Amino acid sequence: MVAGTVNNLKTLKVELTRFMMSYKFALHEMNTKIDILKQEFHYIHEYNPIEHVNSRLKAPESILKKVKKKGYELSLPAIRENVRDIAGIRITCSFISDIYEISDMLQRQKDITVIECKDYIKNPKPNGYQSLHLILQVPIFMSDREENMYVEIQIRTIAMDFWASLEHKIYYKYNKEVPAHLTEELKEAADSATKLDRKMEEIHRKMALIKEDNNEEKENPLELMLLNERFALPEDFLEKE
Ligand code: 0O2
Repeated sequence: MVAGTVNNLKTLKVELTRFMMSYKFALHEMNTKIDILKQEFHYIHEYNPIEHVNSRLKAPESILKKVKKKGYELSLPAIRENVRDIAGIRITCSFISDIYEISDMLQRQKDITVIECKDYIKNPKPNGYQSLHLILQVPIFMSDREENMYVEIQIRTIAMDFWASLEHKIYYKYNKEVPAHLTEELKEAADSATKLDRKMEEIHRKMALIKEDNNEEKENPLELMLLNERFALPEDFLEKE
């Protein structure tokens, strides 16, 4: 191998590493934001709206596959601009209302730019797929520069996630040509998942009302629970308010 080619390869490797590293930092930034929201939500609403958070960096082979499929220019700046799901986060929530609440909380953050919002819950895909997809831009700060990175966030309930993972397996098992009877059954399963999500939300709301009534009776107004510790509120402080 000639020295020039080796040097070119080395340069390419450094460039690719820097490229992927920026997405890793963007994931880190977004995951911290999500974790803060999760903890804050827990204190305000006394339950955890987020069941799981999974993040992934798209593998370079998958990035190239997408570039070819979509006919994008094969250069790092073009890939950075066109392939907006290199950094991806999937948030699985307990209830449909949590999805919108988490989405709104993220969208309201000053340093986040909302590029696109696809609501496959209000408008499910014909196969039954449901999820809320956001393409956001988040700044990352490095030693010599600041970059705005695209991150794709998919937010869905446990039932929607269960359906999507099974559909994904079936889709690839049949090499993207799912037999008609399975397509129909999947659609039926998606409808059942929607019914289940609505029912669970209804039960959750009823439970919250009962809890509120009980708390009103039991709660000591001079006490505050913070980080699992009980604090007494000074009476002077209350009088001033
Ligand atoms: P992976 O490996 O999950 O990343 P795009 O190709 O992203 O530019 P599109 O199709 O308009 O264009 O994007 P959309 O609708 O936002 O969907 C992107 C991602 O949503 C997919 O990523 C899947 O993760 C998920 N998704 C969308 N439709 C379906 C579906 O019918 N079934 C399942 N199981 N998942 C779906 P990738 O890139 O396909 O794969």
